[in-house]
Amino acid sequence: MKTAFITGITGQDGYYLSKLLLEKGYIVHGTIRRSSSINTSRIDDLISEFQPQEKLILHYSDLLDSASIFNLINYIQPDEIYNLAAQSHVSVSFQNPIFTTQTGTLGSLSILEAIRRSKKEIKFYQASSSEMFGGAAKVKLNEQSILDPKSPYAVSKVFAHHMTKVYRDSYSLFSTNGILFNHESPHRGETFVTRKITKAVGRIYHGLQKKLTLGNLNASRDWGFAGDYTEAMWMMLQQKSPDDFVIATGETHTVEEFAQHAFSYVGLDYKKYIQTDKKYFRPNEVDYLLGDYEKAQKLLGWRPKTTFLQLVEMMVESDLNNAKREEILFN
Ligand code: NAP
Ligand code: F7E
Repeated sequence: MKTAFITGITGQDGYYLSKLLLEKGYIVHGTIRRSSSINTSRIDDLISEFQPQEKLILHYSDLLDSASIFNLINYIQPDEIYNLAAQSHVSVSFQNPIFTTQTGTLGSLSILEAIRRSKKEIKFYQASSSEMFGGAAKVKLNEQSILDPKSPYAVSKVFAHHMTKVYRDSYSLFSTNGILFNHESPHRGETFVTRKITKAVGRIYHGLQKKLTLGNLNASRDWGFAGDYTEAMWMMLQQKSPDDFVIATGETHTVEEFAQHAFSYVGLDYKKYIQTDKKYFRPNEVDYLLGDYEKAQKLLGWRPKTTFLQLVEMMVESDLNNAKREEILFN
């Protein structure tokens, strides 16, 4: 029976990855941050099912507390570590650059150091990001493409990405970078653009909201489904040797297209509901992202299972249900 340690288990990917590993029979340890309000809502169902069987074990920690990270790795002796924790909102990273950078850089370095000092061979997954590419040119990006980060978030991911490779090459660690393009789901944070749109569609449809205010509608993203992408994370750690992999769909769509499909799914014309405001524009925009997952397909046997339209519909359906519950509760 394998043991996995996941940082950032309360996030979107933390939910899908821990569910997958628990279903595969892993014992899963995860970090949660002490907060004045409960922050485990995404994994509450998993907690109810797997905590009593001692298959899911949660520990208070923070990536900035290197002593805690070191002690936990020493105590858990995991076979695999998935470093998903991050201040992952690009726009917020301009407002909180130091916290974002410290978490993104020192956090992964603390884990790599703990693994280097461990007597056990531990496989490491680093959550790298397509944001590292900068997205200035309309080209398909792969593992060899040049990194040109455009935000504090992206710079911190570049640091961790290189450090993961440095530890692999210097100390023969099994350390892997998954360069994941945007991936979404009904569990996506509500301030990311896809979820902001689908939540608004649900609420507008149920008469709980009149307008949706967005920023740059022309930005283009390669959007996939988080459930497909977390499976790729696991596949990377089942290989004989560590490597870096781009995970994407090979399709790109603008924010406007996403909105158009989401509204039209419930028979609404998005143009009647969307307005823009400068406050949602970024100081430095990543204009265009499109990924090439050929290497992952060839070496991992991975390919995206969920289409763009299926993703939009899955998210709208879920937010229609959420809005319906809200309507019943508050009206
Ligand atoms: P998310 O939903 O924002 O989850 C982030 C997780 O990190 C949460 O559990 C959060 O805890 C935790 N966290 C934040 N700061 C922390 C700190 N200082 N110490 C410990 N934990 C901390 O992000 P996600 O979408 O699941 O993404 C997972 C990882 O993949 C992130 O590293 C992200 O940068 C990266 N990534 C995401 C995408 C994407 O499109 N989703 C693409 C490429 C890479 P709280 O719940 O307490 O806030
Ligand atoms: O923005 C535009 C915005 O915040 C997408 C993170 O998971 O994926 C994510 O980063 C685009 C940008 O995601 C609004 O300007 C327009 O061009 O949903 P987002 P992101 O910045 O691409 C990468 C791969 C990660 O690694 C990150 O962790 O949408 N946009 N109007 C807007 N974006 C937001 N959030 N809100 C708007 O109102």
